[in-house]
Amino acid sequence: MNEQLLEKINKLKELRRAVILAHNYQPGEIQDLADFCGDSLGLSIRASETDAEVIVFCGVRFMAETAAILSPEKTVLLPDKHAGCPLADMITAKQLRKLKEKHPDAVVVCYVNSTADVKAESDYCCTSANAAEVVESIPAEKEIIFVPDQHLGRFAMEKTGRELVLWPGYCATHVIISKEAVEETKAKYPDAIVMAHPECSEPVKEISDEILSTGQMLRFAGKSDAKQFIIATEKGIIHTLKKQNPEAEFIAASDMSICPNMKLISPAKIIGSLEDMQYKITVPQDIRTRAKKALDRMVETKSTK
Ligand code: CIZ
Repeated sequence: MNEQLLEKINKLKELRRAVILAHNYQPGEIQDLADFCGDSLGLSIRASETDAEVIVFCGVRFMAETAAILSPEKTVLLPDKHAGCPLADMITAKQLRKLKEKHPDAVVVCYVNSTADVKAESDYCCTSANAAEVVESIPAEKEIIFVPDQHLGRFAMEKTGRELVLWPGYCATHVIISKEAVEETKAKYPDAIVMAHPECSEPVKEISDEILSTGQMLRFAGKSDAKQFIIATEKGIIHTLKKQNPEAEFIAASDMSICPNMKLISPAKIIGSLEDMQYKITVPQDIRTRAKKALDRMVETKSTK
């Protein structure tokens, strides 16, 4: 990383009383300069606990929205206004309201990878780590709508034995990882443990050893005695896995699992963001209050990791 850029970022950070958050899928140089790295919800919770006045969220829009929901008194900046999440955008609040009309008694669980508007229409939020726990906490006789990721929804169905009404959303960066690619990689590294994200397709999950969120992958690798791991999620996480476990080898299950939106963030854009205080991400008060309720209900069910 260019020393001059880093110095500039540090000066601006001090001037603005800012904290820089980087998601586990960010480019390595962004993860290295950030104050905190992690999953979307964990980062927003950590930022809300700091006395920073400004949060620079190096991630995608729904993540910055989550930070704004949890820290309404802070200014939340997204360094690139085009850094969106196609999965989150696969369902709108209007579409969810229509689905609720068809299932008037259903409880709605939304993955944290959703817009603030969709969270506001939901009863519970969940992460990729606790989807099954959240589903399990809902009384057995209740019908459940799960949005927007069908693959995480199916994973929760399998773990709980509950039927869910699924929305057909998916993450292109995860479904591009094919069963064949995992099998080929496994043939080259037969002793490696395959860790797959729940957003992967069912055939990939079926042949994986562990199905884990990004935070769970980092913890699992840290505790494991294994020396080789095949990673079926966005490749950015391999940077941190290697940094935290220098003696182990981490191999991407597919070279194509790169999220183009996550890679829009650069050191120069962080500087622009802090200089011009852009792009501000705000959530209208009524939406924020309702979305926060869905997040709070999730936290009440148990852990967020
Ligand atoms: O919510 C997150 O941070 C994502 C996108 C994945 C994960 O498993 O942490």
